[in-house]
Amino acid sequence: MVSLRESSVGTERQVITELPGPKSRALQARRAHVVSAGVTNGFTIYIDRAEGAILVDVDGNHILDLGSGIAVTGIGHAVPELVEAVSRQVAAFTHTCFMVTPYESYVEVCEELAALTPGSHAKASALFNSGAEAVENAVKIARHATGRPAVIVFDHAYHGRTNLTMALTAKNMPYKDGFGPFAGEVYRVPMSYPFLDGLTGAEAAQRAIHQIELQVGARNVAAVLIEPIQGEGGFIVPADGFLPALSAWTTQHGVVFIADEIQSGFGRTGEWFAVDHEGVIPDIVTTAKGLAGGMPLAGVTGRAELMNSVHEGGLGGTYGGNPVAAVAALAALRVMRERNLVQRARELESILFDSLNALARDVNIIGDVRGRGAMVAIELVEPGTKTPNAAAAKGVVQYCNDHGVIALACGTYGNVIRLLPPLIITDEQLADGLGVLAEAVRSVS
Ligand code: PLZ
Repeated sequence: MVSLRESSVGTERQVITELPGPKSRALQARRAHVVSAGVTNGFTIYIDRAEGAILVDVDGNHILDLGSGIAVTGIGHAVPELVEAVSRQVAAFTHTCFMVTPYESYVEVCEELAALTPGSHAKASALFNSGAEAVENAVKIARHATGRPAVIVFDHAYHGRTNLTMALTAKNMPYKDGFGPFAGEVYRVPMSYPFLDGLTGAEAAQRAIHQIELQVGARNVAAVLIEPIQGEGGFIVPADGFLPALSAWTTQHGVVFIADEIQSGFGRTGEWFAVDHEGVIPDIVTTAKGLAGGMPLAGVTGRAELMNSVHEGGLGGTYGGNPVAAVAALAALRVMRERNLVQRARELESILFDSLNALARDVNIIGDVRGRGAMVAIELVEPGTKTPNAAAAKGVVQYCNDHGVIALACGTYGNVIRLLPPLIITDEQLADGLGVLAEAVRSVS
């Protein structure tokens, strides 16, 4: 039995130095000598330990985490069940390589993925290390299964930073600039962005489909790849009907519909998967982040006939489905079920919307409040317009930073503040964080 450390973190935000504190500043100076300048930090506070929704930095500040390490630690930090499962596994064995000698936890994670992802059809999965790797493999499989080259992606999309996924990602700065040439046969079409385009889901889908048919041709398309709620692109929730219409078109034309649920999956939106809100059944689902509660693990889960169309040995990688990450996933899923965290995401949704809608009525720089579950954002605009206000978003993040709250910006125009609290956050903690956010927005209004 592994002994767990005593809790000394508590549940409250508590800032005892200026932020970043002296020890964090010293570490930041040290990193400048050895860490690539290409890797940046949103907040330059160095973390010593964490529990629940609280991060403790090296200066002893207790920081409220409304970002969950970008939608990863939905079950919270240092959850005893996960700590214990991981510790036991580390002591048993850390690696064999599933392609060399297999182990049960990999199979069990694939059983979980088959059961949880939408649709009752036969499914198979392959496991990888990162979201980008999952997306790359989903595209490989779709091309292999269809024998077609083209991949359709959307404006504002984010799918990763590897060579293929850079091509799939929309935004140039900072993800792509100067890193080309990029992979070919990737075609971008307009997204449904109700706040900016005012179109119904059916209209926006027709616009996208029309462009695919005119510029690519259905018979050349291997896959339509979409985030059901776009994450990095600005928490864009497509208008109702957009995803079902796209999905129907792919079925009609033998195109593989890939839902990238890497940010939106595992209860984050108040359903296990964001496509569940509209009853859409993707042919392939990519997962990562929330899957393993902080350990690096990603999955590609799809119709068995697609996944098994690949020749033997065609998929893999040294670390994919690492046993420590796999048992973490099994523990994280148990915690999600036992604590009813999918339902909790819905409760968080109503708290978030009540508070942010009230704030939006009070100030003139919030153009839109949107999202689902515990994936909710405000889009900041120039007063009374829809013109993006990135300076305000920067100011809000800075204010939150100074006051010990992690809130992240996103969006093609850098003007969206997104909230991704751990699903185990308490009502009191969330109220505290939303209070700081409201002060932050007022301070830049
Ligand atoms: N698909 C939908 O959200 C990762 C990226 C942070 P990796 N999002 C956070 C950054 O700036 O690098 C993401 C995602 C969606 C794919 C990915 C890629 O997942 O695990 O970061 O490779």
